[in-house]
Amino acid sequence: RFQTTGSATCFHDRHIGAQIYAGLNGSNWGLADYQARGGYQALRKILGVDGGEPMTQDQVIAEVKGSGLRGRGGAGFPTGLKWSFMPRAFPGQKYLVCNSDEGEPGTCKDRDILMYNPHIVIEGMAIAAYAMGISVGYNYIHGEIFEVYDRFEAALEEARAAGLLGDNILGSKHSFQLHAFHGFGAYICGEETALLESLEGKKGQPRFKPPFPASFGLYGKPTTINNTETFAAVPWIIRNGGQAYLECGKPNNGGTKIYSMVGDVERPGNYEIPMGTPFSKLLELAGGVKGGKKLKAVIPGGSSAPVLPAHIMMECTMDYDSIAKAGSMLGSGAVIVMDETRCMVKSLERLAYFYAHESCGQCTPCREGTGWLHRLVHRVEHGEGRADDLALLDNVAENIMGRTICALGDAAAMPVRGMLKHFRDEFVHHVDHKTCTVPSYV
Ligand code: L3W
Ligand code: SF4
Repeated sequence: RFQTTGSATCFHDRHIGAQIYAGLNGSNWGLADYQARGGYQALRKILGVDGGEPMTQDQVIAEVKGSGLRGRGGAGFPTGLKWSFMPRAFPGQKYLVCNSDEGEPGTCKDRDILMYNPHIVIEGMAIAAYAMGISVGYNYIHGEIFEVYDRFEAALEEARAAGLLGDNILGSKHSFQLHAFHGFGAYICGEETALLESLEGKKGQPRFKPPFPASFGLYGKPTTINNTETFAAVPWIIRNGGQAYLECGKPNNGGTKIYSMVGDVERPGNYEIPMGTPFSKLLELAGGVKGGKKLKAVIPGGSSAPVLPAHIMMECTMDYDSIAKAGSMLGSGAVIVMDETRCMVKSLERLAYFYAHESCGQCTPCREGTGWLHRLVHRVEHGEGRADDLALLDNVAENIMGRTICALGDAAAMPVRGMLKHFRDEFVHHVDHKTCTVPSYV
C-alpha cells in the first residue's frame, strides 16, 4: 500500500491481469529491477540488438494497430492509427510528447506509473520514437507532483547511463533524446495543443484543430502526443504481440486499463483490470461502497463524463464501448463512486466551480458559460433557485456544447446534462422546497 502525493491511496497489489503494475512493490522502480521484470526486452527486440532481425517501423506500428490499444488520456483514439499519421520522410525535426499533465478530477493513475514504473514509459516512448522516426521527445509532467518529476528524472539518468537513451541506443542506428518538462499545474495544459504551447514557453491556451499535432505540433513540426498509460502499454504489446494484448480485453477495447477508484469506496486507489471487466467486479475489488451504504451514482470517466445512476452502471462493463452505450464515457478512467448520502446538486456545484476556474478564457461560450453554470447551480444549491433555473441551465449547457475551441467547454456542459437527465427530481426539489432531498448530507 502506497500513499501518493495527493488524496488517493494506491493499492498496487490489487490488480488482475496486470501489465503495467505487475510486480511492483513500491521500491523496485529502478533500472535493474525493471530489467529483471523483462524491461527493455521489447526495445532490444525491435532494434535487433540480441542477434535477431530488427523490426521495421511498419511492423512495430502494425503490432500496435493489431493490439486495439486506444489512447488512455480520455479520447480513446486508436494509438496505431495515430502513429501512422506521422509523416515518415519529413525533412525537419519531428517530436514525440508524453502527456503526463494528469489533472482530471479523480484521476491519479499516470503519476503512479511514473513514480513506481518510470522505465516502462521511457521504453514505450523509445519504441514509439523508433516506429515514427523521431529523435527528440518530452514528457510533460503535471506541475503539482514534484517527487514524480524527480523520480522520472532519476529514471532518465539511469536509462541514459545504460545506453538506453541518447545517440545510437544499444549500438543501433536509433537515437532518441528524451527530456522531462515540469508543467505549472493548469488543468488546461492537459489538452494537447495547450500543452504544446506551454512546452514552447507560451501561455497554455489550446489551438484550433485541425491542423492536428501530427502535421502542426511542437514548434509547428509534426508531433505525436500520447498519454502516459498509453506509452506504458507499448512494451508489453511488442514483447507479447498485438493479438495477445487484444485478447486480454475485448474487441475494439484491447488490453488492460487502470482505473482510479475514488469517492465512497472502502479501498480507494488504482486498479489495473482487463478491458471488459464488469463494473460490479471493479467495485468489489475496491471493497464495495464505503460503510455498507447503497450505491447511488457513478461518474465513470473522470469529472468530464456524464454521471450514471447505479442501476445503469451495475449493468456496464469497464470499456469504451459499454460506457459509451450507457450514455457516458470512459475518459481518463477515474471512477467517482457516490453513495446514497450524496447530494447531486452539491456535487454538480463542485464540478461547475472547477471548470469555471480552469477555463482558459479564450472563447466566449466557455469563459462566460462555465461561470453561468456555476452561478446557477450555486444558487439552486443554496436555496435561492428560481422556477426557470433548470431550463436556463439546460440552455446554457446546450449553447456551450460544440461551440468552443477545445473539449473543456463540452466537459463542463456534459456533467450538467447528465445530472439533469438522471437526477432532475433532486434539482426540482431544491428549487421548490429550498432544501436538499438528502438530509443526512454533511
Ligand atoms: C490527426 C485526425 N490526429 C484526432 C488525434 C488528436 C488527439 C486524439 C484524440 O480530448 C478527451 C476530451 C476530454 N488527424 C485526428 C487526429 N486526432 N483526429 O487524436 O482527439 P480528440 O479531439 O478526440 O480528443 P482530445 O482533444 O485529445 C481528450 C476527455 O478526454 N477527458 C480529459 C481527460 C484529462 C486528462 C488529464 O487530466 N490528463 O486525461 C476526460 O474524459 O474531455 O473529451 O491526439 O490530435 N484527423
Ligand atoms: Fe479555453 Fe474553454 Fe475555449 Fe478551451 S473551450 S480554449 S478552455 S475558453
